[in-house]
Amino acid sequence: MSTPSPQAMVIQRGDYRAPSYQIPEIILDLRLDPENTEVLAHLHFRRVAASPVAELPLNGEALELLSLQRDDQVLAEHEYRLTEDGLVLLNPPETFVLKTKVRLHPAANTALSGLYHAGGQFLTQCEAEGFRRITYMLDRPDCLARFTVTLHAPQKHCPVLLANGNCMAMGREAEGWHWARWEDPFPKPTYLFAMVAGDLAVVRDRYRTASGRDVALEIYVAERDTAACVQAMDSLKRAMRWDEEVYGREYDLDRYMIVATDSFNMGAMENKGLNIFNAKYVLASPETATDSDYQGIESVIAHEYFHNWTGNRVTLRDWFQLSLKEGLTVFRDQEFSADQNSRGVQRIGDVRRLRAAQFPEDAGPLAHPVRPEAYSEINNFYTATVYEKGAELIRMIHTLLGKTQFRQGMDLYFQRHDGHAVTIEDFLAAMEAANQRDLSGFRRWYSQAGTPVLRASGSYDPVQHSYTLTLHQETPATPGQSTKEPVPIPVRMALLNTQGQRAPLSGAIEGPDGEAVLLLEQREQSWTFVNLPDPVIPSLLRGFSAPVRLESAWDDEACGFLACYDDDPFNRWESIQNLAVKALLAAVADSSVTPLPAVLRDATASILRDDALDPAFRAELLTLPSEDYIGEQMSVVAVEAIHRARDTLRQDIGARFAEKWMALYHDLAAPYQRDGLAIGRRRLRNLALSHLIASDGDSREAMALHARQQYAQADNMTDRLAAFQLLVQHPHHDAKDILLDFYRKWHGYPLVIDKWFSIQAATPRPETLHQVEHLLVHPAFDWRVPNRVRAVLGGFAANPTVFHAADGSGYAFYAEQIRRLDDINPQTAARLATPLSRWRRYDAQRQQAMRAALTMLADKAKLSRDLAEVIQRSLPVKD
Ligand code: B3K
Ligand code: ZN
Repeated sequence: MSTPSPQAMVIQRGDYRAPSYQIPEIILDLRLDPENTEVLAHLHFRRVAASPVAELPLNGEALELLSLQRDDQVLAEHEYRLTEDGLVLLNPPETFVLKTKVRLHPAANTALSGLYHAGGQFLTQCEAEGFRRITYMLDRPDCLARFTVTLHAPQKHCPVLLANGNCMAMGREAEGWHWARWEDPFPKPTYLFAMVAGDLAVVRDRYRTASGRDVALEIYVAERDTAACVQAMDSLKRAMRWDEEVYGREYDLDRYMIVATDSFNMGAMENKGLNIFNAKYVLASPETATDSDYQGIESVIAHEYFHNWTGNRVTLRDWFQLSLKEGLTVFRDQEFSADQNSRGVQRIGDVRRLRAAQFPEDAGPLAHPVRPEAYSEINNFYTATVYEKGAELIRMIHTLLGKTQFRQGMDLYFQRHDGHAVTIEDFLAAMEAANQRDLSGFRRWYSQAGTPVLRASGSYDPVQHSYTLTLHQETPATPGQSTKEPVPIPVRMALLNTQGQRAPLSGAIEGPDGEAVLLLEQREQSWTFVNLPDPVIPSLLRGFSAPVRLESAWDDEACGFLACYDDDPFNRWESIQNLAVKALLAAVADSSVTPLPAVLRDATASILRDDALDPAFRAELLTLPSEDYIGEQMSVVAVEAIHRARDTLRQDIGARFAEKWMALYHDLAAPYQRDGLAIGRRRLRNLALSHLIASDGDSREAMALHARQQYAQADNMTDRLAAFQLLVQHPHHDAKDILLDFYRKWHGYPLVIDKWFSIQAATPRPETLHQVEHLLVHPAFDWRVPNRVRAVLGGFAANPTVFHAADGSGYAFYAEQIRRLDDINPQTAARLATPLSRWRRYDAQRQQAMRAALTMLADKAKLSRDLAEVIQRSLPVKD
C-alpha cells in the first residue's frame, strides 16, 4: 500500500525561535473588487535580534506582487527573493518601512481562508494562517501590531465597511466608491485581523460596563434577518456581565461588532472587536431554530466574547499553545452556560460531546497531546483534544485548586501577561505562583496523549466498619508515545448508604458533607474510610471530575441503585447509561438476549414515574446511548448488530411503558415558550413520541398520525423538526410528500434547508446512499458553502449502517466526495475525512475498504497539505 510522501514541512514545537524583527505598526489600504482586489501595505519593521540578519522571510501565499519598496526606494533584485511561500528580504536594515502592493482574487477564494467574496460580501478569516493570503507579513501570533485599515469599495454593493477597532473617518470618492478608515488601538497578531464589506443591515443595542462605560453592540446581518438576532444579542449581554462578575473582566473597546455569514469554515471567529460568525450561531426565531440551535448560539456567542481576554488580550506565542486560549475559553463558555441553565444537564451534554469526538480521536491514529509536538497544517489541530480535552484540563485545575484560588490564578495570569503572547507553561506558572501550589505532575496531562483508564474496586469491612477503595490507572499507548506515565487524576467522590444518603467521610480523607476529592497520582492507590456502620456504595468521578474511562467493579444492582439514588446528576445519568450499554452489548453478542433486563427496566420505570424531576434531566436519563458510543465500548464495532439491538431496546422501552409515554406526550403539550422548563418539556415530549413510534404495539400507527399532526401544526421548529425527522427516518413511512412540503415551506431559509439535507443523509436505510447522490446534484446544494456540504457529508458519515455498509459502498462514495471537495475547500475536506481514519475499529472487510478509500485519496493529484496530513497520519507507515 502506498502512503503519501510528506509534502510539507513538519513544524516542531521545540524549534520555536523568537522573531528577529517586530512590526509594531501596519497600515493597510484595500481596494475591494471580487475579481481583483489590490492591497497596499506599509509595514514598520524594527529589529529585535541583537545582531543583523542576512535573511528575513515574510509569509505570503497566493499573492500577485505588483510593487515592492523599502523606505520609498524600489527594492533591487539583490535585496529580496520571492519564494513558494513568501518573500525573503536580504540584509535588511535595523528599521525600515516596507511598502508592498499585491493583487488578490477574492471571488475565486473558495478555501474561505484570507480575504474572500461570498454571498455578495467581502469577508476575512485569518486564523490560523490566512493573513499571508492578504499581504506579505510575519504571519505568526507572537508579532503584535497596531493596525490602521482603509477600505475602499463601491457604495452601492458595499454600503457597510468594517474592520477592527474604531472607525476614524469615512468619505466618498470617484465613480460611486466610498471609503472608511479603522484603527485598532490594541496591538494584535495577524490572526485577529478582520474586515467585512457588503450590503448588511445592523441590529444595535448598548451595554454599560461595570465601570460605567457605554459599549455599542452591533450585529450585522442580511436585511430580512434583523428580527432573528434577539438570542444572539441577549446572549452577548449576558456573557459580558458574566465575565465581569466571575472574572472581573470588562470589555475594552467602544464597539463590539458581530457579522453573520452563510459562508464560513467553522462556527465563529473572535477577531478583535469584529467577530465573524457562521449564521448558524447568530440567527434564530422560534419558527426556524430548534432549542439546541438556541443553546448553540448562547454558547458560541459567549465563547467568542470570552476570547477577548483569553486569546486576544493575552495571546499565543506559537500555535502549539492553541489550547491555552481554546481549552480555557471552552471551559469558560461551559461554565457560563452551566450558570445560565441547569448545571447538571449542561455537564452531561459537555461530557457526551467529549466522549463522542475526543475519546475516539484519542484512541485512533490522529491522537495527539493537548499541546501537540508537531504539525504540518495547523488547521488540522483545531481538534476535540485541543478544545474539549483542553477544557477538561482547566476544569481539573479548577477542581484541584478550588474556585477562589483558581480566580486568584487567573488574576495573576492577566496581570502578568496582558498584551503579551505567551505559553501554556506561563498559565500554569501563574496558577502555581498565585496559590503556592506545585502543578509539575499535572503538566503531563498536556504532553501525554490518550485517555487514561481508571479502574475502581472496593470492599466494606463489616467488622472494622470501614470501606477501602482502590483506584488504578493506565493510559494506552498512542502513536509516537508507547510508554505512559501516571497522571494526577482528581476523583470527586461520595459514599452512599443503602438509603441513598451520603455517609460523612472520615479516615483517609475528611469530608463532613460527605463529598471529597481524592487525588490519584500513582499507578495505584488505596483509601480507607472509617466509622461506617452500614455498607456503602461509592459514587465516583462525580460531575465527571477527570477525562478518563472509569471501569468500576460494581454489579448491576449497585448501578441500578445509583441510577435511582445518586444525588450527583452526572453520576445518576452515567449509571443508567452504563446499564443500557451493558444490556445492549449483551444483546449485540447474542441477539436472543433481551436488551431490556429487569434492572434497566426498573430504573427506567422509576424515572418515568418521577414526575417531580426536572424534565430536561429526565429526558437525558431516558435517552439511549448512541450507536457510536456503544461501538466505542467494543474491540470490533458490530455495526448492524448495534443498530438492531438499539432499535429493539427503543421498541421494547416504547412498548413496555406505552401508557406512560402516551400520558407524557399529552400532558407535556403546551404553547411555545423559551424558558428552561419549556425546553425540557419539549425534549421529553419528543422523546416520548420517538419511543411510541418505535414501539411495535397498536400505538404505532396512531402515533404516526400524531407525528404528522405535530409536523403540520407545531408553533416552533423544535417540535416540527422532531416530527419531521421521525417521519422521514421511519422505516415504513413514505416520506416523499413531507420532504417536498418541508422544502417548499423553508427553501428561503438556508439554515433550515441544511436540516432538510442532513436528516435525509442520516436516514438509516439502504437506499440512502442513492438518495444522497441525488442530494449532491440538488439545485440547492453548493460545494462552496461549508454548512451545506457538512449537512450532507457530515450527516452521511454520522449514519453508521449506511456509511459503514459492509460492501464498502459508503466509504468509496464518501472518499470520492472528499476528493472533490479538496479542490474547493481543503480545510473542510480534511476535517470531514477524519471518520475514515478510524478503520482499525472495524472488521477485516471494512478495514480493507476504508484503507482503499484513504489510499485513493492519497493518490490524488494536487492533494492539499490539509488532507495529505490527515491521510498520512491515518494510514499505516508501510505494510
Ligand atoms: N478561534 C476560532 C477557530 C479558528 C479555526 C481556524 N481553522 C474559533 C474559536 O475557537 O473561537
Ligand atoms: Zn475558541
